[in-house]
Amino acid sequence: MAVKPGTAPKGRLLQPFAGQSLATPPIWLMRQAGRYLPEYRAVRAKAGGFLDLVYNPALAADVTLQPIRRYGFDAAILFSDILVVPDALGQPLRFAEGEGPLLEPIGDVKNLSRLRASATRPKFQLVAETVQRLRQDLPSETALIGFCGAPWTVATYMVEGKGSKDQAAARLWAYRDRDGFQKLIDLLVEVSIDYLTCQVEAGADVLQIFDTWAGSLPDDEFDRWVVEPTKAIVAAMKEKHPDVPIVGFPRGAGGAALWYVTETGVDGLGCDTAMPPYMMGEAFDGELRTFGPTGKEKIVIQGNLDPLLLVVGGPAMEERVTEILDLMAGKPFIFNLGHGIVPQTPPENVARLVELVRAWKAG
Ligand code: 1CP
Repeated sequence: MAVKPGTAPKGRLLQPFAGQSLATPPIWLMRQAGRYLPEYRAVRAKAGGFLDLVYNPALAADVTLQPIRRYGFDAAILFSDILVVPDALGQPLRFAEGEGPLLEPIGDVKNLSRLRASATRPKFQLVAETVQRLRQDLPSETALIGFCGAPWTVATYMVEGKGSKDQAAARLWAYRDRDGFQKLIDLLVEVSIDYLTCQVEAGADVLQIFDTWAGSLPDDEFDRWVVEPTKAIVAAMKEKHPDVPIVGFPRGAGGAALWYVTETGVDGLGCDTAMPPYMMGEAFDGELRTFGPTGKEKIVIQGNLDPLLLVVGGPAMEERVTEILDLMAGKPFIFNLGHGIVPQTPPENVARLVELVRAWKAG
C-alpha cells in the first residue's frame, strides 16, 4: 500500500514508545540487510561498490526492503552507513574489498578546515530520496528507522582513517588537544542533526543513534564525548520533531548506560550483547524511578541476543531467546540483537527467531 510522507499508520514498533507493552514484542535486527542474504549479495554485485549501492536510491531502497519481504520485521532500517557523514563533509570514503572503510585520516585540527557542513547537501539528498521511496513502498504497518552514527564513533573513524581495536588515535587527540577535538565533535553534532532532520522530513518514523565505540572511554571522557554530543542532538531533534522517538545505542557503556539515558533524553536504550537482561528489566525500571526527574520513568529497552547465537541457531539460541522474552515481559520492549547480524548467519535461523518471538506470549 502506498503511504504518503507523514501519514503512515503507526505500526507495532511505535507502541512501546507510547508506553504500551505488547503481548508479543516488536522485532527488527541491526544489520538486517546485508551479506548474509543471497539477494543482498546479488544487488551488491550489480551495484559495484558498497557506496554505489548507498548512493543509488532505487537499489538502496530495494535492499532495505529485502529483509522485510523475507521475514516481515516490524521495522525497516534505512540502508546507508554512518560514514556517509564524513564522506558528505568532504573526507572521501572508500570501501576496499574485504578491508572495511578507508578514509584519509584527519591528523589534527588544521585539517578540519577542509570539511564543510554546506557540502553535505547533494549526498544527504540522495539518502532522503531513498527514504521517500521507502515511505511509498513499505507496508503501512512497518515502521521506518532512520539513523546516524554518534559524533564520538564517527570521529574515531575520521581520525584513525579506518576501524581500529582501541580507537587510540581519537582518544589521544582528545587528550592532547581537547579544544581542537571539540571542534570536530561540534561539527559532527551540527551535521548529524541535519542528516537526521533530512531523514525525518523524508518520512523516517524512529531514529537510532549508533555509538559503537562508546565503551572505549573512561567516565569523564564518556560524559564529554558520548553524553554531551548525544544530548545536543536529541534536544535539537525534539525541538523540531518531538513525536519521533530516538533510540540510543551506546555499545559497551555498561554501568554508565543509565547515566546516558537520564542525561541524553533518549526514548529508548539499545542494549549491547554484554548488558545483563536483569539490568535491562528490573534494575533500569527501578533506578529510573529513583533517579526521577527525567520525565522518562519508562524507557523502551531494545536488545540484546548475541548475534553469534543467531549463527548457531537450535536449542542454544531458542533457550536464550525465551529467557530474554520472559525477563522483559510486561515492559516496553523491542526484540533485537546486541550488535549487527554477521555475514555467516544462516538466513533460516533468522526465520526461526522471528517465528519464536511471534509465537511467544507474556505468560
Ligand atoms: O560489503 C558490504 O556489503 C558492506 C557491509 C556494510 C553494510 C551492510 C557496511 C560497511 N555498512 C553496512 C550497512 C549499515 N551500516 C547499516 C544499514 C542498515 C542495517 O542495519 O541493515 C547501518 C545501520 C550501519 C551502521 C554502521 N556502519 C556502524 C554502527 C553499527 C555497528 O555495526 O556497530 C558502523 C560502526 C559502521 C561502519 C562500517 N560500515 C561498514 C563496515 C564493515 C563498518 C565497520 C567497520 C569496522 O569494523 O570498524
